[in-house]
Amino acid sequence: MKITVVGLGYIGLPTAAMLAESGHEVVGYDVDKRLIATLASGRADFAEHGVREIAQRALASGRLHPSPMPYPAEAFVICVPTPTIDHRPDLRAVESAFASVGPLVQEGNLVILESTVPPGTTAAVAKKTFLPLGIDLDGIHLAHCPERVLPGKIVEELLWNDRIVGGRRTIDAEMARTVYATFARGEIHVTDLVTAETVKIVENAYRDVNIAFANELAVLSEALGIDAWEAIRLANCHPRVDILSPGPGVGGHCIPVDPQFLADANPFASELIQTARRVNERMPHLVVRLARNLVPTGGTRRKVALLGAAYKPDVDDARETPALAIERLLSDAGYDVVAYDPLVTNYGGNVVADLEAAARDADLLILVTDHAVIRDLDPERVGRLVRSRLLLDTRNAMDLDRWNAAGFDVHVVGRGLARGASLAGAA
Ligand code: SAJ
Repeated sequence: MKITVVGLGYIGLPTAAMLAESGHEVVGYDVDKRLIATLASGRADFAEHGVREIAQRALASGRLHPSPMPYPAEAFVICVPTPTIDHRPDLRAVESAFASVGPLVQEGNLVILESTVPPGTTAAVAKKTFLPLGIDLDGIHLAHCPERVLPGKIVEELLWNDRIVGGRRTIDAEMARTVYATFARGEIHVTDLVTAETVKIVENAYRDVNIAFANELAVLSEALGIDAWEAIRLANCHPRVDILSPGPGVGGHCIPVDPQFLADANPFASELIQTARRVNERMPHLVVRLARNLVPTGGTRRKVALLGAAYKPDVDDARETPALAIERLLSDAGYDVVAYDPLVTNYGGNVVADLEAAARDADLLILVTDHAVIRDLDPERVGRLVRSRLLLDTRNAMDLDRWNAAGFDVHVVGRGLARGASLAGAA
């Protein structure tokens, strides 16, 4: 097939590459002209290794054509971001992606939206785009096939995850199924448009609620005097319990955003979802409270070094990262804050890739992101840089024995027992 993919980000690019590798002729269109120029030179500057490789292979094959404008095709696959502004979904990128392909769409063509959207969006935007152009929706095929891959495992999950394909009509879904069947090895489930839209945000809301539960246990650990990590590990031995892990807060461009799309449908009927959001949004405040207890400002300026700025390990993505909230809260409280993250360049806060610059003379280290390079830090080396050997680990990621052996006093968020004991100065 001739396929035009609109939006060459972390989903569009590998999807375009997979389609090209499966034998389709693919035009990849993006509004970012610099990105198109880079891709046209055969390079894909993508931090995730697998994505870079598959994209470069597809570009070299000559079947993936980066383009600064969309081209007519038999199928259009739209993969553009849907952020929120003040907790409201911002659909401008989806609308303009539809508008950009609208004039090219011919009778019998297939239009697939992959972007995560509030239920009802695919049909509404399609009507708004195509009806004024004189295109009857019955004359084309319209589908929503949400991307559901995990950053860090994109290529593997694009290949092996099950796909949900929602069609305006069954025939539309079946058409879309044939496109994905050319590369997806997981099962392809066919449903209607609104159900497919809902399934995607339900998955992320479920994860948000589950993480909030783990975070609440971490907060409760102080009052209970227990180690929440141990309690969760043991509870998860039960065959029907699977609690996620506490942490400094929930970042990324999906999980903190998507539950709002559900809550928006009826704010009065979505209390659990909204409360979970608040619990997760409060975690940076808890981290900062613990940090301030460990190192009160007391007249002199204190330096805090954050270990990691990305929203999760081993990605270069810092969107909605809790590190930024932690940095801002600490700065407002009068601390000097710098984050060490060799993967993140675009952060919005004060980040450096040089460990020495970050850790030198620090009064406190806070582990925010458990990148492999951070877990593997040598505590002896770090110990020689800092002013106080004090570490607050928000993810229970560091090897306690090694850091203790190097003279570090280590506090773990959620380990109420250990922290309570040392903070209060009494067992
Ligand atoms: N986190 C915790 N505790 C956990 C798991 C995660 O605090 O036990 C935090 C992470 O540190 C991170 C945030 O949650 O800050 C989100 O990370 P994640 O790895 O759970 O998810 P994302 O945002 O990278 O990807 C999610 C995935 N959704 C689900 O797993 C249900 C992915 O499959 C989706 O495709 C993606 O959102 C998306 O695009 O919507």
